[in-house]
Amino acid sequence: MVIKKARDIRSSEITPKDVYVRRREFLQASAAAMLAAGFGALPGIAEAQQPRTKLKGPIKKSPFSTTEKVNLYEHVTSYNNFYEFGTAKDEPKVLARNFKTTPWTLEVEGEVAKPAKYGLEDFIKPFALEERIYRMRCVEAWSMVIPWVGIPLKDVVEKVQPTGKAQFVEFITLQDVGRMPYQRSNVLDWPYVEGLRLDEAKHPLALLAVGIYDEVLPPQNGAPIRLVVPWKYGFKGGKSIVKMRFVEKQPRNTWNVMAPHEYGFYANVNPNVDHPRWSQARERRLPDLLATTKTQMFNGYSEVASLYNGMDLRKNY
Ligand SMILES: Nc1nc2c(c(=O)[nH]1)N[C@H]1C(S)=C(S)[C@@H](COP(=O)(O)O)O[C@H]1N2
Ligand SMILES: [Mo]
Repeated sequence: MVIKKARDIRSSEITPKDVYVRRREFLQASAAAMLAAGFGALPGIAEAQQPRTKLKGPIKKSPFSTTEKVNLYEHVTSYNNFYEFGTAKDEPKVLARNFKTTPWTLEVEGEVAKPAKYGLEDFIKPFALEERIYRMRCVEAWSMVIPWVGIPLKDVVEKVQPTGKAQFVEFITLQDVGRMPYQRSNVLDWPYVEGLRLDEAKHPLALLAVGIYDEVLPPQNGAPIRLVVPWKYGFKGGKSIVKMRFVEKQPRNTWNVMAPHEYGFYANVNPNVDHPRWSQARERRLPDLLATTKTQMFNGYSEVASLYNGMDLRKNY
């Protein structure tokens, strides 16, 4: 069956054309499976799914969680931006399906008292897992409500003890063309990098996520560990992080390098500053078809406003 065949292709053999063909094959196979099942059990799709794993250990609820309606697991895991696995929203879920995340090493380096290399388990162990249900707003003017599980970035920063020179944190994500098929293309400058000012990184809302819906983070959402900064546009949330570097100068960030007049370093959600090619005043709350939801300053997280006192947010977009 077509899905089996696609799975047998080694990722190192995949070219962007293969990716396109596989995607088409997958969609055809899914459609065939839906017909065969009379739109019932969908055996073909079930087989194609990544196994789902419950997270271990207690997960604290958080007062930072929104009470808005949470998006369905299917929305959150099938409408993704993760260009390492394709530029269409439905590609990452298919192309990242067998993404191997064990073993995973996370390195903390630069201006810190305790630079270190950790295995992911050891990195997370000292911290309590929390559920944080956040509104998430993509710069492309769609939004979702996602129940993340993770550790406060602030706790990590405190533990590694930045030196007096540290002003920013740079997040460097995985570069491995054998495991990330679209890194063969030059749609972005790889690896995907992002950054925060140190005081932003120490804000209680910033999260390093390792899960969603009490389950291990699926590959398409940034497994095994990704940044979540709910008052900023989604592109600030680098997926599949391998390195955190504490630095003196403002680091580069991938989308700013790609199109500097369209994507800034700060990228705070701001309904008053439009993207050069579209309005940011409203957003499409998935699965809505129209952008009928009003976008709020800082995505509604007004408690971060004092981080930007005295700054011109039109200039620092
Ligand atoms: N490594 C990497 N991280 C990334 C991206 C990417 O292409 N590569 N896309 C970003 C964008 S534009 C968005 S909106 C969010 C989407 O996260 P989600 O798919 O979990 O909703 O991931 C961000 N992190
Ligand atoms: Mo985005």
